[in-house]
Amino acid sequence: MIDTAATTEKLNKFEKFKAEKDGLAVKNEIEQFAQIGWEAMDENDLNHRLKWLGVFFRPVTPGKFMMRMRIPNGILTSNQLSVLAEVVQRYGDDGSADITTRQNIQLRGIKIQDIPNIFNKFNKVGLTTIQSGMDNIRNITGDPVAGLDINELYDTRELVQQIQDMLTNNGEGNPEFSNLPRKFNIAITGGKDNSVHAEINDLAFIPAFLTNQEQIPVFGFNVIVGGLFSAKRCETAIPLNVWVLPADVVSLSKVIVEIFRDHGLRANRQKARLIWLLDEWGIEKFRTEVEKRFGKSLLPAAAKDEIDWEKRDHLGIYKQKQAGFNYAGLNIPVGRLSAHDMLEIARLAEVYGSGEIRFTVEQNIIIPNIPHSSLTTFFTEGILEKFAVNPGLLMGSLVSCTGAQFCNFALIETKNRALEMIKSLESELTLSRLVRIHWTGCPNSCGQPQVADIGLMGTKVRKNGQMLEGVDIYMGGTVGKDAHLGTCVKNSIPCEDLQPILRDLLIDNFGAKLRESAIA
Ligand code: SRM
Ligand code: SF4
Repeated sequence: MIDTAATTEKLNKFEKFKAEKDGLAVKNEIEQFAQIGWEAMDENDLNHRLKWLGVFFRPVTPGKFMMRMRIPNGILTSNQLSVLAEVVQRYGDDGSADITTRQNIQLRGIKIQDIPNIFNKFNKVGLTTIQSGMDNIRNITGDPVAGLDINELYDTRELVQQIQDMLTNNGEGNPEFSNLPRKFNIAITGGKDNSVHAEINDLAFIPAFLTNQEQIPVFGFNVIVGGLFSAKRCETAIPLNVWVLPADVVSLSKVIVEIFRDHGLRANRQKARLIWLLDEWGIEKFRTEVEKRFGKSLLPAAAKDEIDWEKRDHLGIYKQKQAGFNYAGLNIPVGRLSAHDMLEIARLAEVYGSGEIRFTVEQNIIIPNIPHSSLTTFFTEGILEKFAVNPGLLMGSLVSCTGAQFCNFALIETKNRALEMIKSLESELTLSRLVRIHWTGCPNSCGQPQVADIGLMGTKVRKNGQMLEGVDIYMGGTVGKDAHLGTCVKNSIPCEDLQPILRDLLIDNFGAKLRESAIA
């Protein structure tokens, strides 16, 4: 149960409203909300508790809600994607969807009166939005090419699904985990390239072999804890000095989330993520508590993990471990999709693949299980002009958070600006390598600028007496093997002055060259 020391501390307003009424309680009230309309709803139900159902009131577009799904391991079926498309289609220009930096998808333009009906539709096809926002566990990420990759060490799909089922009570909502101190992120990586940025999660499992008494290497995971990005603090996760068998991953996750729930700091919301508890306790005390609750002794971490590749972007066509089949990685610029796009992608997956679609943390998609014999026709599909398998070296790696169009925390517009700027840069420059540019609209860092080659974080800038949209520039983020965070190298650049600065950074640091046409 929740730490009494924490509960006697002065409660902040979030802890107060959670104590007054559990977030999940609104599950039984959604029909009523649909009838009375959002204007008549209690303020905390509207602004906060609805997020326990994955429904987000958007102050920027009042009355047009955002819905955040849970897509474990980023995998869904063409039928599920078509249902999501039909949901947004009815809202015309207001309806759209965004693939997120957690291998997930968010729907936009939703009207509250339609939500009960939408939930019924989701139920029928095995989709859920439950506990995807606020003080809950976010979408659990896993290797995007799990079960396809010739070189994979572990197929993460089942474990990710099992953890989600355990934490959400099979998608129904789980009161055991509906009052955490704050959000909690979990990732499992199964390949050699750490495709999910494991190190920026509160809890992550990294492939590692431990040699047993018979000197045979046994596969399992090293466990890392406490990674986070927030406006107050950004850290990579630290080793818990624990190695577990895959069979123990679900129960270990449960124990760690329980400790966070019961002992995580609650008084100051800025300090309510797991890392702050680790600071207060120290990793040894935390490990001891994990072991106590786990009920059997935990092995120390393997000396080395198996992450020894550069991170792959999965764009292009790749042979699968299943002979004769390929997966196609398509670039979805800044993750934005219309209903028509979603229906087209669902159709591609059905006609050429096995009806499966996957999302990556770069906000792109993968269509698996395309036979060699279908590739030639696949390439003739018109939608590949919009969602290329071989996009420009900047466009393919571009990531952007939601920004001012829908997010009230945003200090700047992101997605549209990011697209425009990348198009201009690609027309000015030739590149011989990928450069990962990530935009994020405020210091909350949803667009993960600290993992990028060039990260752009929204800020306000004063220029000639005027307040303008601007960015702080981060560089040096490394992903895959030896991942580490980038740091801020330039402050307060007005967005209107940014393009030539990015051009110079690309030329000076990433080998870009000016095209003839740009020199003339
Ligand atoms: Fe985030 C809050 C969008 C990934 C750190 N994030 C928000 C809210 C919910 C704020 C709000 O209510 O408007 C944003 C919703 C805007 C909208 O309408 O879309 C929002 N976050 C996103 C998404 C959609 C960005 C994207 O375009 O992909 C991502 C959804 C992931 C998902 O499917 O669940 C998203 N957010 C992240 C990540 C990246 C990650 O998980 O790898 C981070 C940094 C990692 C981390 O959390 O440690 C992140 N978001 C935050 C924070 C800062 C957390 C903190 O401890 O302070 C906030 C603010 C908060 O929670 O109070 C936030
Ligand atoms: Fe909104 Fe800021 Fe997150 Fe972007 S980084 S989605 S602006 S909270």
